[in-house]
Amino acid sequence: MAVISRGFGARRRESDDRLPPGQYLTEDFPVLSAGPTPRIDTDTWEFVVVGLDGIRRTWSWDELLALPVDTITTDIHCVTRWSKLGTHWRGVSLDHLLQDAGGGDFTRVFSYGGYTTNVPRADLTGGKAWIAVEFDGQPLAPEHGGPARLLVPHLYFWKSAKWVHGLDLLEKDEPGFWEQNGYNMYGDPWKEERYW
Ligand SMILES: Nc1nc2c(c(=O)[nH]1)N[C@H]1C(S)=C(S)[C@@H](COP(=O)(O)O)O[C@H]1N2
Ligand SMILES: [Mo]
Repeated sequence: MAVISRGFGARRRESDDRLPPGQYLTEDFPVLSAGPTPRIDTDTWEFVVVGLDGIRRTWSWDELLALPVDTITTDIHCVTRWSKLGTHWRGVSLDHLLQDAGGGDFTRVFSYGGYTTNVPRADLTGGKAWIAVEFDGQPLAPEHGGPARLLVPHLYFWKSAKWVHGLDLLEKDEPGFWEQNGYNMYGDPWKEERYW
């Protein structure tokens, strides 16, 4: 990466290297929701994986938390140009939820409340994505997607579906809510894949 001279002794800060092009740093945690915040009780919450064969695999809240829960520190990047560095989460890797799910290279993630987003399966597996249940040492707040949201930090944050309910495995990539409204099908912040 070319670094233009910033004067004698000037030094690139580490935060500059972690900020994708066109993004600015924020310290607070903005709330961006396309609709009202649904209230979901963990007694009735479930996570559903629907295979290509139509078979549904479901996890209750207790079953989810019986799986290994990872501690995650990661940077997040919203397409509206804010980035937040070093955020702390706890969540269950999608690897555990997709390992016995059969074929399908693409997914349509769906949320309580109707939100959807498409994410390639390879971007949900290999330790790259979680069902997050805690932020900053606290249960995930409802406005940030509690009780559970998808966390896919290497893609723009609209892929990290709040109030996540499950996913359908698909043979081909199909646009979700924002993707049908002009957002990019993939959403790599380092390539500025914001819109079509
Ligand atoms: N269910 C649902 N998930 C969603 C959204 C939404 O409107 N509904 N907005 C997305 C967008 S555009 C962003 S930037 C992040 C915002 O998450 P936050 O409100 O916790 O900052 O959630 C994403 N997940
Ligand atoms: Mo966003």
